[in-house]
Amino acid sequence: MTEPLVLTQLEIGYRILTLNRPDKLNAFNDAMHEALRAAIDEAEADLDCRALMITGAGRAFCAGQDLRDRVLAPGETPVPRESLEKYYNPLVRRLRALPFPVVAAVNGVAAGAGCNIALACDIVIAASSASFVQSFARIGLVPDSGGTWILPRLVGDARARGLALIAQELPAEKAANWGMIWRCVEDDALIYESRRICEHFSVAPTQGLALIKQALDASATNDLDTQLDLERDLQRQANMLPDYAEGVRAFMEKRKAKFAGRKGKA
Ligand code: T3D
Repeated sequence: MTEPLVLTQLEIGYRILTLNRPDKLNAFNDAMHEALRAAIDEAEADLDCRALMITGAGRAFCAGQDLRDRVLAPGETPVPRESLEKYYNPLVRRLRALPFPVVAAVNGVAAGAGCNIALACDIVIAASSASFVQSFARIGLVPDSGGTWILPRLVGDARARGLALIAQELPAEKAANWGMIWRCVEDDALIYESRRICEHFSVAPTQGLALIKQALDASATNDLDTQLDLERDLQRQANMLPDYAEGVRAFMEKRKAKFAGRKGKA
């Protein structure tokens, strides 16, 4: 029996998805894209799922596109590839729009689209032996999967240009020091720490967190006036959620809040 290309682990309140082509450094082929899409569909459809962790099997997080599928035979004419339109762009849009936080647990090298998919997650936590590389320039490509958008926002223009144009591997610790990721932890603490974050999210006010994701994503292109209006509108929505009333009550009663999940009731 062949191993699934994406493993799903069900936990209480969250799911762990593991990219599972370890002998290929979890590089994406079409089948792994389809498997990941199906796994995310299932997570979103499960109203008990309030966070998602994405990690990689073996020594890598993900090496981006499987280049074995891009080798041209001598004399063969290159063709424009549709993989961005068909797979990578919908995946990045999906991760940003999911109504719960997504944690990338980067266990090893994250290269090419694999790097930018990790950076598209809400929280990126990396093992100290992991690294990030915008390997596109090494093979004549342009950073994709949102890399040219997110990198300058995370690390500023000078560092984004260095990463994209020089395409050197950036060790996890430096990525954390640059503010590119949330945290770098010891290798053997990665899954424990990533689980702790997911467990935190699994009892958090999930619908409010989804509104926070919306606000932060919109801030990248909004001016202050527009963003203030958006905050007002989102806050009105948050005001109407049972979690706000429960949060205030729990604060006043000096107890731990019992937040409603995505089903809307505690
Ligand atoms: O055409 C389109 O659809 C456009 C879309 C593009 C999206 C993209 O993601 S483009 C970028 C594609 N990815 C890369 O360019 C990364 C290529 N890999 C590397 O640069 C390095 O392998 C790593 C930095 C990821 C890791 O380096 P290292 O030294 O730890 O390992 P290695 O020895 O280079 O690789 C180990 C094996 O994995 C090796 O195979 P072998 O010799 O053991 O048979 C290597 O060829 C293979 N491998 C690694 N990455 C890929 C790959 N095979 C196919 N595709 C890969 N992406």
